[in-house]
Amino acid sequence: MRFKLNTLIGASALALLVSGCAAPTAQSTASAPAPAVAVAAAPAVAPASVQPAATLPHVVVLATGGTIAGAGASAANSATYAAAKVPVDKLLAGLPELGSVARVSGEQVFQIASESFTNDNLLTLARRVSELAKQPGVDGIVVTHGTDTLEETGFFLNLVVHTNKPIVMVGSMRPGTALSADGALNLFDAVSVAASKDAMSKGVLVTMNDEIQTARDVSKLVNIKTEAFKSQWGPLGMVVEGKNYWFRAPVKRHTAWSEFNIDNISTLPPVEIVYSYGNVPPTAIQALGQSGVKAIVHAGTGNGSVPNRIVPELQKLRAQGVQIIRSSRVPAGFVLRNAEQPDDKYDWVVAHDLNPQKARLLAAVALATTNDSRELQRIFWDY
Ligand code: DAS
Repeated sequence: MRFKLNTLIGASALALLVSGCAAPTAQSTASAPAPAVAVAAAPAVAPASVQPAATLPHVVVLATGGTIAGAGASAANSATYAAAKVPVDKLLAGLPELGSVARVSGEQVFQIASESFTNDNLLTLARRVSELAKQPGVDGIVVTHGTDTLEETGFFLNLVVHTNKPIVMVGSMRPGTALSADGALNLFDAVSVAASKDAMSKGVLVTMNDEIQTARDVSKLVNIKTEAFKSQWGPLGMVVEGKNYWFRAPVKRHTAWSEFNIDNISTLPPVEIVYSYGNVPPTAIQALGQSGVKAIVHAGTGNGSVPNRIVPELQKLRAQGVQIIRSSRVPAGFVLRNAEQPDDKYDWVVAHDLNPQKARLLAAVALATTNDSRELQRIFWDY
């Protein structure tokens, strides 16, 4: 693993040399031409803008695994690699530039690929984030995470962690061992944003590909490019060389503004998703109904449409007290109440613009406090 890390550092040093930013090594000055003009002597005292480390904000990096901790057999392997291999101390050691933006400490919460996350993983992580956010000596928190379910974990933290401090989710689409790996800059950006006062009270954020997204809106919409995360409502801003450029702020309830609190959640009720398509049979819905689900999120076609042969199956479950939430398999737009489906008549809830996987989490958190469908609908408008 150290060899891989050396490659990583080697690659970043090479990049610096090529860009002309690094101080030339002995052999390179021997061949370098004499400068045409005298170079001003280096200032005797560090410029006022360089803060000594002790005064820099303290950011805690909670590592959970994923590609950002991945390793491939060669630098040419940008898509073939093992996720969740590099421990947090090596991730941080490979990025000494972090010391220019924050005092960073790291914790290894999990070491897993995020497609394998469970509700228990979400609860454990949220509890640790909440504990750290309460500590006066912690100014911001970064969570390194696999990209597959990063949007789900980020949305869950957005709903249940009561803090105004920056919480920033970050992942990568290529392992750190690959050519043009994206993880190092994504992580630098995440720590830089988490150390920023102007990132406070904006909810849980996601820094990927130079953009600052809100965990509520963003989704992994491309499964093999570094520009993978997008939101139909756009990013909140960009982070460039450690500076944040904001263009909008969230309007939906989140974090300290949320009525939900991880400190009061011991478990998440079972809420599952059924995916709709032409010819879909009622099998999955019937099986879930028998499994004791508290709610079903229906990932409908178009504006959350439900096939006529499936409506009676959902009505049966609603009559047994199971909440029915209409979402859509279409990634953009939002589901309109009482449009093609009489939600008032069926006593169903619409997920608004939340995709099925986020609707599942909001329903689970909400059902820990209420089973009233009108209250559920209010919650889907507010979050
Ligand atoms: N398997 C993916 C995950 O852990 C790898 C990644 O893209 O991070 O989410």
